[in-house]
Amino acid sequence: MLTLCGFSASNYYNKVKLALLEKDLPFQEELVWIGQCDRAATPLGKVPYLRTPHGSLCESQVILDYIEARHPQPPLLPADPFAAAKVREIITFLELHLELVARNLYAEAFFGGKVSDNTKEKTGQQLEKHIAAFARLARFSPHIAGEHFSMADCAAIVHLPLVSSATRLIYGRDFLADLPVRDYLQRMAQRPHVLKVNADRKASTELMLTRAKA
Ligand SMILES: N[C@@H](CCC(=O)N[C@@H](CS)C(=O)NCC(=O)O)C(=O)O
Repeated sequence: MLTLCGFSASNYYNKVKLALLEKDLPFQEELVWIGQCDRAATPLGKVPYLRTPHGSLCESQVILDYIEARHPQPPLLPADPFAAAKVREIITFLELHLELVARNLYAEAFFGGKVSDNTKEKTGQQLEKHIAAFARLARFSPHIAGEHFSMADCAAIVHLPLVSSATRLIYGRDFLADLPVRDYLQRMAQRPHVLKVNADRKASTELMLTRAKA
């Protein structure tokens, strides 16, 4: 049995959860907040991590690649190596160049903290550049990497809304507004597993904010 550890407000947790659900794999969820992580399983104390019969794994992409190798059906990567690399390319752009950069804004955008003007300026410039580059790779036709639902959708569905909200809250403008992101997310939200992940995310986010106030 697989055990997914973390909490449903986390985008990286939800990326893995969506992949497990889409593959129809049996798994259980173990609620672990930041600060409560098993450091042997996740040395940086980040979620998610996955307990498997062979040991534990951290880093969401490592986990997705493991799941894909072990349970190839239904596929979340094309069989063709080049097409598979194009899917991974989109994931890398989303995470390294969009989400990780936008993360500099989260303290103020979502958690009542403060981000310096300097950070806002630098982050804004980087995001403009990176989003323009991402726009050349993303397909949205109808899925993020093209015809088929893939692990890139598991990433895009959870990361893109955060980039939109964080930029809207900090700069007063959604930096993704010129891309067909809203339509894409609405289309993806017709998938039952996406609906479940979103519903769990809302409940977990309320719990997380209540805990933060307590
Ligand atoms: N590269 C990691 C990122 C995971 C990540 O940043 N998770 C956040 C929650 S969304 C976290 O655990 N943050 C706590 C920390 O960085 O200390 C992955 O793909 O799993």
